[in-house]
Formats: sequence, structure tokens, C-alpha cells
Amino acid sequence: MLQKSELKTDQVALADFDGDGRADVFTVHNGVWKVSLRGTQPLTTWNSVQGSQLSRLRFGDFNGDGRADVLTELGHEWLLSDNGKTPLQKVNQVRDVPVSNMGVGYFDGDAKADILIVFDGFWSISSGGSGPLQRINSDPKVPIQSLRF
Ligand SMILES: [Ca+2]
Ligand SMILES: [Ca+2]
Repeated sequence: MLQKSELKTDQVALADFDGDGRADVFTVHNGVWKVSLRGTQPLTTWNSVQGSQLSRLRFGDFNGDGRADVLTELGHEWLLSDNGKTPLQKVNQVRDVPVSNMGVGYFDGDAKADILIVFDGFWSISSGGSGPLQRINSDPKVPIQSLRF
């Protein structure tokens, strides 16, 4: 049975943190990251990152080990928490790309999640979130909020 919770869907994110192929439920409250495995287990504390907000986090298996990781941006640096459990560490440096312009998907065919950004009318990807930006397309009329992938 799924857990009963007061959380609303915009307060949670879904990603597979334990690598069992099933989605897990992630939420942040006062900088504490909590995960409910499969949505059936109790919410347990996963990590603590002061000041973190769900809207500024991106989820995907960026290092390709089969478990979801958490990526965020701070002061032109992209920071990754391996499996969402380790402290944030710098994996990339990209100027002028706010988290709101960042999406996650599998674009280049390897096992690692990539970051898609829409900036200045161009679509670019960063392979694994750590590679340099590579331009893949341009359509200045499409904001990233209207894309689904
Ligand atoms: Ca899972
Ligand atoms: Ca991973």
C-alpha cells in the first residue's frame, strides 16, 4: 500500500534511488532530503543540504550506476550528489544557465542522464551533466517549461 501523506504532487519528485527499476518518492523540507522507496516505505532522511528547494533540484542517473542522483546549480557551478546521499560536489561549470532552464533526459545514447538546456534560442546538452554544452537544435520560440521528455 502506498504511504499516506499530506504532501502534494508539486512537493515531491519521482526517481529510482535504489536502482530496483521502480520509482521512489523524494521530498525536501527545511533542507532535509527524504525518500520513500517505491512510495510504499516510510519517508526516511536521505541527505541534508542547507537551503535546498525542490524546484532547484534535477534528478537522473548522471553517473550511470543505475541509481538516481541529484543535480543542482549554484553560482555557475553544477553540483551533483551521488545517489542523492553524498555531499554536493562540483561536476561542471556553466555560465548563465539557471536551474529553471535545465531539463533531464537521455539524449546521447549512453547510460547516463544528460542535462538539456534552452538558452538564447538554442537547445544544448551536457553529457552526463559534466560534459561541455553541445548545441543540438534551435527553436527560439519554445521555452523549456513547455517541453516534455
Ligand atoms: Ca526504486
Ligand atoms: Ca547514479
